[in-house]
Order: sequence, then structure tokens, then C-alpha cells
Amino acid sequence: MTHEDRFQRARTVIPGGVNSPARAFKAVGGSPVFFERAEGAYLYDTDDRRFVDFVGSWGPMILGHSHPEVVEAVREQASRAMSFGAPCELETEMAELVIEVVPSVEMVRLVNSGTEATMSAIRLARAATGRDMIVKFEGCYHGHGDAFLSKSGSGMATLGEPTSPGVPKGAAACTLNARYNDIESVRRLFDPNPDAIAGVIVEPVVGNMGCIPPQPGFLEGLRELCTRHGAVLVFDEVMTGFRVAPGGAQERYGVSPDLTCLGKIIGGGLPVGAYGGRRDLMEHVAPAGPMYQAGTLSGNPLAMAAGLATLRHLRAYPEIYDKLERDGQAIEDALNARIRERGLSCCVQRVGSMGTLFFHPGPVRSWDDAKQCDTKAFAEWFHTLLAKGVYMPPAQYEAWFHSAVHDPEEAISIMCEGLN
Ligand code: KE4
Repeated sequence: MTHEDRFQRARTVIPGGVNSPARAFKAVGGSPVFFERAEGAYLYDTDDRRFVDFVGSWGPMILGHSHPEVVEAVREQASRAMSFGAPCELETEMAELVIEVVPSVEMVRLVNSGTEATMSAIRLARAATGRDMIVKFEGCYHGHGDAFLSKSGSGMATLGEPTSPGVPKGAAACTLNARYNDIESVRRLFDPNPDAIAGVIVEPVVGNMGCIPPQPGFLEGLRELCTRHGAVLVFDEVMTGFRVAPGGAQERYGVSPDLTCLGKIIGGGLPVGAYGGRRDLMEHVAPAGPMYQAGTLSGNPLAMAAGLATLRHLRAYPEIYDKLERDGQAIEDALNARIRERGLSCCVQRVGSMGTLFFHPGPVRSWDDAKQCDTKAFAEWFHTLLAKGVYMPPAQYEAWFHSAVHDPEEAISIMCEGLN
């Protein structure tokens, strides 16, 4: 069977043949590759072809695939219990570790996905303030919650409009959209609604438009506006948590949000999410307080075992972050040299071990910039690399992730050769 055959078969029983649209190759064309196993920096497809993996399950695999300590932790826990639906000390240990590492977090609730984390954080911002409106940023992605599937209405300061069928107009209308890296666009939303905005949610380093770092003063400006207006500042660190620094973007940039959303790395590859932050806010959450949120498998022992093994390894070997930075710089330098050599209309943007090659002259600072990318040229680059055994995220508007066990030299020549 070819991957196309496998994809055809999957499409007869799963919408679009995938369980998440990001996997479907819609942005690059062709049929997705079906994988069978993974180890370290490599994925192996159903024909046992090896690929250097730069998706890393969209972020979780910072230690590389099937890290022995993580596999052993899951194996050992599975032999004891898969799930209790009752308290287990692993959940407390995870909460304590997150509180120890992530600067602004004083209390944590574990959930099963990043979407659950962001949905719950926004509900908490509304519950704590008694306000309904939230502010997000065009191009940022916070999971598939109704509140986030909303784009700017006709005018920048008008109420949001749904970006997906099935999202009630009322749900989208409570979302205002600002422009990333443009603090004035946020101020313009607060000014006419001084007491109506419950919270602002932001990817402190954007991964979902491709990698866009915050401009100096942007995160600080959000902090100042939220403090002044009594709104809750939510950092969506589902991607950046334990990725761009042990304590995430809030550690790297020294700006403290009121709530933080986490996912991906803290589950070590198993389904996980978390939201946490100021104790006075978190004590609104049931059963401590009246804001309801629940989940059958929240904090389940297997995900906790995988996540704790991952985070404890990162804590035991902090030099991993130095390697991730060095390797990211090597990739960035090699790509920039090729761009200069060939006079290409491309730019590389990177923070630590997450980055993007934009088919855009740069800089890319917001969705207004990102949407001008030559996505056809990206798709050609993607397929050139895929044919040579390098698996990049199959979309221009995603970030690559490399791990502690990647040898960047192994992929750099292919990444550059593919740039013409
Ligand atoms: P999940 O519900 O997919 O666990 O997390 C949603 C989410 C929330 N916040 C940020 C910043 C995220 O990046 C994500 C999910 N990231 C995408 C990749 N860009 C996951 C890939 C997918 O949807 O299949």
C-alpha cells in the first residue's frame, strides 16, 4: 500500500482522513505520510523510511521520541494503573513542579488538551471579572474553542465574527481581535470598552503564524494595559512552556501574566493541558469556587508519568537548553547564508528551538505580514525536503521544533539544498 492508499482508506472512515486538520497536508498538497514508529530525532514511515523530524508531535517531543526514561515511566505506571478517576499523587507532583518552574503560577488545574486549558482560562477570566469580552490577536491560535474561532468584524474595533460554521454569532461577538506586536491596536479596544474586557489572551511567542517573536515592549504593554483596566492577562504557553525556556516565554521575557496555559511538553507526548496562575483567580475554579470545569481523564496517571519524566529530565540537565539554542542558531545561520547567497525573498525567525523559514522578505511581525508569504514556494521547499528525508511542519504558518537529540548538521545541508 502507498501512503495515498492509506490516506484513501482513512478518508472513508475519518473526516479528511485525519484526526486533526494540521496533519492533512492541505497547505502543501499531496498525501500525508503515515508513520509507524519513532526514535530520537527520527520518524519511520510504514515502509520503514527514516525522516529527520522537525514537527516533534507539534512540540511535546523536546527530548526526542521514545526517550528511555519517558517510555520506562509510562510502562511502569501502566503496569500499576491506567486511570483512577480519583486523586493520585502524580497530579500533585506535576502541579508542584509547574509551580516551581513557571514564574507566575501559584496554583494549577490539569486538563486533557491545550484547547481545554485556554477555554477554561478564558472562562475563569470572565468568572473572576464578571465581564464578557476577550481580546485575542489575528493569526494566533489557541485551540478550537468557540471564543477563539473569531476574526475581526468589518472594523477593527467591532465585535468578532465566526471563522467556522457552528460557532454561534454570540460566542464570536464577545471576542475582539487586535494586531500582534501592535500595542496601540489593543489600546484602541480598551478605550471604548474600559470595563467590558475580561481578559487578553496571547501567544507570547507566536508559533501559529509561523514563529513571530514579541517586539520589545509589546508584552510589557499588554501587562500594563491589563493591570490598568483590571483585565486578566493570559499567556497561552501551550507551545512555549518549557520550550523557549524552562519557565516559558514569561521567564525568557520577564513579563508575568495572571494566568498561563500549558500543554504539549508537560505531557511528554500523552494528552495533557493545564491552566494556572494567581491563587486568587484559581480559587474561583470548582470545587474550590463556583466556576465549573471538569474532565474524566484530567491529570491521568499515564500522562502525568510521561510528563513528569520529561520535565524532571529537563530539570536534571538544564544544559539541554544551551544545546537547543546552539543548534537553532546553526540552522538559522545556515539558512540565512543560503538566502543571501541565492538572493532569496525569505527570512528566518526563531526563538530557541522553535523557528520558521518564511517565504517573505521579512520581518514578519503580525498576520498582516504573514499572510503575504509565498505559500506555494513554501510547499515546494517542504516537498523537496520530504523527498530527501526531512519532515518539516506541512504548512508555512507553523513552527519547526528540534529536540535535545537532533544533530542539526544532519538536516542543514538538505534544508539549504532545498532553497533555490
Ligand atoms: P491542543 O488542543 O491541540 O492540545 O492545543 C491547542 C493549542 C493551544 N495553544 C497553542 C499556542 C497551540 O499551538 C495549540 C495547538 N497547536 C497546534 C499546532 N500549531 C496543534 C496541531 C494540531 O492542531 O493538530
